[in-house]
Amino acid sequence: MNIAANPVIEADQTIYLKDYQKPSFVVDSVDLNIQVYSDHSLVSSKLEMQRQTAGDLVLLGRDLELQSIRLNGQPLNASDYHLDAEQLVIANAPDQVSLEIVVKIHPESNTMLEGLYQASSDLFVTQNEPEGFRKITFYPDRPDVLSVFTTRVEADKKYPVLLANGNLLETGEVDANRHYAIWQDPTKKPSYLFACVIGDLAVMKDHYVTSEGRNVALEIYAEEKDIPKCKIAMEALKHSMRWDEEHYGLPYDLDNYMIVATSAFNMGAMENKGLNIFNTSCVLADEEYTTDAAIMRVQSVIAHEYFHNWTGNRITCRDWFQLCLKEGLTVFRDQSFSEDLQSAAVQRIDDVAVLKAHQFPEDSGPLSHPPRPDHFVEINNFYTATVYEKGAEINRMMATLLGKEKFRQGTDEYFRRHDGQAVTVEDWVAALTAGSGVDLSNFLTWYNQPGTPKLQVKAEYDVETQIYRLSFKQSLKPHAKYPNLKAVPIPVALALFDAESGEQLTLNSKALFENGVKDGMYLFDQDEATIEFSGVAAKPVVSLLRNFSAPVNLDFDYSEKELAFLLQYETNGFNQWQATQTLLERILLDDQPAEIYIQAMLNTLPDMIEKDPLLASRLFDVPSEGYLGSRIDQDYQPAMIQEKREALLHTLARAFGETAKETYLSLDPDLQSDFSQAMGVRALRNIMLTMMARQGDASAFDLAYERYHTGNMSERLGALKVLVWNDAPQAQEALADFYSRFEDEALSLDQWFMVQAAHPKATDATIAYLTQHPDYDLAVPNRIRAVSGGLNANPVNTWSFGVQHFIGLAKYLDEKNPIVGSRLLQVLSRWYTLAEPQRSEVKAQLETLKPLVKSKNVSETLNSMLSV
Ligand code: B3K
Ligand code: ZN
Repeated sequence: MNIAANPVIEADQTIYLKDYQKPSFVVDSVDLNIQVYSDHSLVSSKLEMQRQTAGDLVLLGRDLELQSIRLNGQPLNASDYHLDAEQLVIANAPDQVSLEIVVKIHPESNTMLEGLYQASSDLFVTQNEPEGFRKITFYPDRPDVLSVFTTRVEADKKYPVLLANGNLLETGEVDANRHYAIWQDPTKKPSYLFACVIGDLAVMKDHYVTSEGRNVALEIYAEEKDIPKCKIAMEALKHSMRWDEEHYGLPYDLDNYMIVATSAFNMGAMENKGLNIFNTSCVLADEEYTTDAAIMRVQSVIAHEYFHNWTGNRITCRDWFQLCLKEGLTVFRDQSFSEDLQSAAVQRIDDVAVLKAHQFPEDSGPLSHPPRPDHFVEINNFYTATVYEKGAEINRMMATLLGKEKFRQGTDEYFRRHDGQAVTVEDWVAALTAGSGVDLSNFLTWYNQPGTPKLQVKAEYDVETQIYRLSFKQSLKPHAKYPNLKAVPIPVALALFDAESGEQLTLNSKALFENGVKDGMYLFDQDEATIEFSGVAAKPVVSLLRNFSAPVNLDFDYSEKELAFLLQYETNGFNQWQATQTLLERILLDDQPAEIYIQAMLNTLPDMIEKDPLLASRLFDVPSEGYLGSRIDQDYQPAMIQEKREALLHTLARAFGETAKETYLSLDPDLQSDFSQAMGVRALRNIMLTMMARQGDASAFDLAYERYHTGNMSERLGALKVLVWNDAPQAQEALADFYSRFEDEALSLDQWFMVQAAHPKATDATIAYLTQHPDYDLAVPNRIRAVSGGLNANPVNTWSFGVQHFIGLAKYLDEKNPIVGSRLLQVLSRWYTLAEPQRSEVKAQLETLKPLVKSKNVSETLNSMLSV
């Protein structure tokens, strides 16, 4: 029987952190020879291995056709080893082993986009994290086996570009049609960081001189027509290299750094040593084709992958349970980089919005897990918002507590101790502790338990004694698999304001890190505690969790007046935004009246639009229907949320009245001091156009149509949404125009699909039209995500015809591309919160999938989803 036939009913395939064992052999060096042909590829390898501990020699391999195997020069027979679908095991191997293996693989028909695969007619690339290398050859494919790789790549000359990690040693001809290149990477690395590329690509070249004086050749490979769109990425790369030297003292260590763009990629990008492979969506950027938000994303992903060179590559993970060691830290580093690129407050707003929209729901539902899980079935299912974003928050909390200088001492110690090693979360926290001199060991609790803590705070003011008291209490929802939940250390950044004048008060409290300052920090690390502030002349307004100093759900009984006050007087931009969001949640989820919110917006926004258009654009944020739905744990009715949210948006638009048009006409991105404020102005213009359309002002459509034709992509797309989503008379013409302009620009065309899928009145016929369109392609994850993401912008649709859409995709992709299939199925993970009868209907539909799935990816996700 094929053991992978139906994991749902198969024996438990769970892997546990507690079972970790060192590999029995290390690999001193590996020589690869990869020969690519049109209908197969041959991979020959030579591994020099040494025994480290007792035990079998285990090589992992999947979907490989073994051609030959020799051990210390002697051919092995089938009886000399055990071979199954997952591994090749040699018992009683000698202590010193030289293995020569030849396998045949099929990159040309590899639809999983994992291992070596053909990404287009002109391009073969690899994706090996976490377990793709075992689909290229037999190898101890685990992150704690580090080796020196020498790679020969051979292919037809119609693929002039032959790349692998490290330095190019040699190139040459095999015959009239074929050529080869030999690369060697001097740095020891785990197999998940191996990469090679075979293709017909153009290149943009530049160089960078490191703080150590190393002249690094920088190359970005893409299709010829896309080369001009690589400028922003190239600048971001140089900027990241400088930033890492300045902020962490980390220079680059090789003589070249290459980035290759492909449109067939399961995620954003991959940090392979010296040879990053990127989804085109995370490297190509140009105002003509790309929105401002996408440009920001390109810069942050370029930085993220570059920063992995130290946090991930030079120091890697001991095992995949430690994934958040490299991801959480690298996300924290890329967020800090982006804070320096645009406004720090707005970057924090955007990052927290993502955390709350994705990580909080994940952590409150059936897929909840600790940032460092202690078990999994399929590690690909754990590249989650919890591992990445909550992981980043844990690092941010420690960095905030330590302050810049001590945090740097801590990170210096980490790089000093562990360079060249594969380590654990404990090693990281221990190094930070040793370097900074501050004991951070209780932060390990954050890594080890699931759930978003609830932070309840109560305030009390005593006029007589002029004492202001804050009482704190923390709690976590019980979790079946993690019964021993403990209190976590919660840094609470806070400020007090005079309720009359709006002045920020000096804080007198011994409980704070520093007494007699205005910006206070209290570390709450018990189940309950109370702190006091003395000399407070009148009842103040408190601002808690400034800059979102900890990833918790704050429960504080603010009056609406106090929230409006904070919007007006708080000097922390993030908490101004948070005040609007709290007000809106009360209106939309607790049926509070909207007057105070509207009035506060009218009082504050016009002025702020002048002074800080970027922040102003975020203060217009209204939580999405999806986010609001995620705050409801039972009897969720998507249509009701939609109705309330629409009503609020109409009220807001009416309240702004003529101001919307005046503001629209007065704003000019060309008059802004820098790119980020210009970005704010473009966002505001789109918001004003949307408001005008809501007011029923027909001139909105004429202005939108004009902007559609004259603006860059941010404006063009903003205008297109106004036209299409309001069924304006010009809508179809604009859509047709967009199509013909961008027919050959896959990323822009994705937007064309997304806008239509996200139409507020989209039906299953709309989705059928899009998924049957000749440009829809199930082999291209970006296109699937464009339509699915658009559909999911309207939860009313997600939870009606969308259920079949997502189940259908999971079913189809289960064998073809299970990583993406599993991810898409997760959209339905909160099915159990729906009101009846919808809840039972969706459950029944999910149940029908159960006997059909084969992959570990989809079955693990489905099992967890149905386990509530
Ligand atoms: N480390 C990769 C993610 C690999 C995902 C595999 N399913 C990209 C990143 O986080 O930088
Ligand atoms: Zn990463």
